[in-house]
Parts: sequence; C-alpha cells; structure tokens
Amino acid sequence: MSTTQARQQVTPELRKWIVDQAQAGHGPESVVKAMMASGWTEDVAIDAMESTLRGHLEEQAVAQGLPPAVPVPDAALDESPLYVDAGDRQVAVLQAMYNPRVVVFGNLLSDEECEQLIALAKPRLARSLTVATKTGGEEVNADRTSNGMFFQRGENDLVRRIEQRIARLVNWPEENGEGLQILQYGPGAEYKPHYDYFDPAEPGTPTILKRGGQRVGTIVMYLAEPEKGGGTVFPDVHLEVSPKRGNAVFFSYERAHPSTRTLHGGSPVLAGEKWIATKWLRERRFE
Ligand code: PD2
Ligand code: ZN
Repeated sequence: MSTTQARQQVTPELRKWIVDQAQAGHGPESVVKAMMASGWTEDVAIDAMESTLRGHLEEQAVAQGLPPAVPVPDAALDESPLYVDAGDRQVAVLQAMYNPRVVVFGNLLSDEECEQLIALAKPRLARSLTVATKTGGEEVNADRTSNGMFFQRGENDLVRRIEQRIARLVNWPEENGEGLQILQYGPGAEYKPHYDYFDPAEPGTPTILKRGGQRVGTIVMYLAEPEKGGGTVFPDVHLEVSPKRGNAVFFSYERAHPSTRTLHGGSPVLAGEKWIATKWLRERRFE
C-alpha cells in the first residue's frame, strides 16, 4: 500500500458515500473509478467497497431480525483450482456455486474407503433419527426414511483419515465436526427437504447449541450409487447433485435462516441402494 492509501481511511463519510452510490444504482466499476480518481489504488478501492457493502447488508439483515452471520468452512477456490490438496489426496472441484455456497467434489473418497465404511456401518444400522427440536432429544421422523449409524469422531484409522482430509479440504478444525454419520437408503427411502442448522425458534435449540454452537456446514459423501433417483436436491436454486460414488457435496450456511437458500433433501431412491456418509460441522469444538 502506498503512503497515500495508508493515510486514506474508510471513514464513516466514505462508507455512507459508497452505500449511497450503490443505492442510487451506480455499478461497482463507477464507484471504484471515482475512488481511484481521488487517489485510491484499484485493489484497495475494491476491498473498501466490498467490505463496506458487505457490512451494510449484514447491518440490514440483523436490523430485520435475522441471526448474525458467523464464519463458515470453505475450500480455497479463489483461483478456480481444478484440484484441492486435502493432505493425503487431490480432491477434484467439479462444480462451485456462490449463493448458496455449494461445492461438488470428485475423488474425495476411494472406492475402497467407501466399501470399508459401509462394511463397518452395516452391523450397527438402525432407523435414522432426527434431533427433536422441541426437546433437544432424538426422534424417528417420517421425513427421513433411511437407516443409519454414527461413528465416534476419530473412532478408527479410516474415520480419522477421512476427518483429517475434510478438515484440510474446507479449512475447518476437525474438533468442530460431529461424528461421521452413515446412512443407507433403500428403494422409496428419502430425506425430505430441510435445513441442517437448528431452528433458533425451537425450544430445544439452546440446549443443542451448548455443544459446539450452530451447524455451519455439511458434507454429504456418496458411498454407493443407486441405479436411479437418490440425488441431493436444493429446491431454492433448482440444483440436483448426482449421488456418484466417491464424490461429495459440500454446502455452508452463515446464519440459521432460510435466506441462506440451503434448503436441501435426499430424493427418493427409485431403484437400487444409496449409501452416504454425512459430516456436519459446528461453529466450535463439538464434544
Ligand atoms: O442423502 C442425502 O442426499 C441428504 C440430503 C439431505 C443428506 C442430508 N440432507 C443430510 O445428511 O443432512
Ligand atoms: Zn441435510
């Protein structure tokens, strides 16, 4: 940064001017151009404009009663890499969406890892439960007709290896992850559209949040492919992700609110069997 910019502060007056320009319909290029004309370099002007507008939107959101935005996991995709180094594996980036933040990864798990997870989970399967938001306990839910089980975090070498890989991939501490959940969906089984965060309006939510805070991200890994159906769908943005073995869909949500557009579901399996592993990521250490 030159001495000119070092001395140039993003003052409240400048912030107001940037917001006024945006509200008057002036595009980012003309705002940056005007700032450059008064001595800002392009990069610094862009940063100042972006942070001002982001801050303004956040203030508006909170003023309207939305929960505040919090930091979320994410992969380092700024330079559009085709692969991300996840430590012991190069993970392919197959698709990236920004709003909602949804990334489809390829080659996250090997076929052997998928098979091993299924074999370890099989003897421990039971009808899937969901968190009972009224009480903070767990309950059978007609919207979720899969069978499942949880591994403890770090329960065995395989689970530990995958947890380390995910932590590196999305830059989020391993200790903030819930235990890996394995789910089996037979023909007709589905997980109706829902949000993965805990609804702040439900009475059981404060109890749930004591253990690690909100969920802020999800990774659904596909372990076995059905013959038909079973895609992961995001109805608000009309997106369907195919349940391809070894691939995964990651998404994050910076506030516990539908404005994140992270409504998603597991479509009914039409033929064959779908197996997934889900990792839910919390704000803080999950004990
Ligand atoms: O199985 C899926 O595709 C799916 C869909 C929605 C999984 C989850 N949610 C989940 O495990 O949270
Ligand atoms: Zn979900």
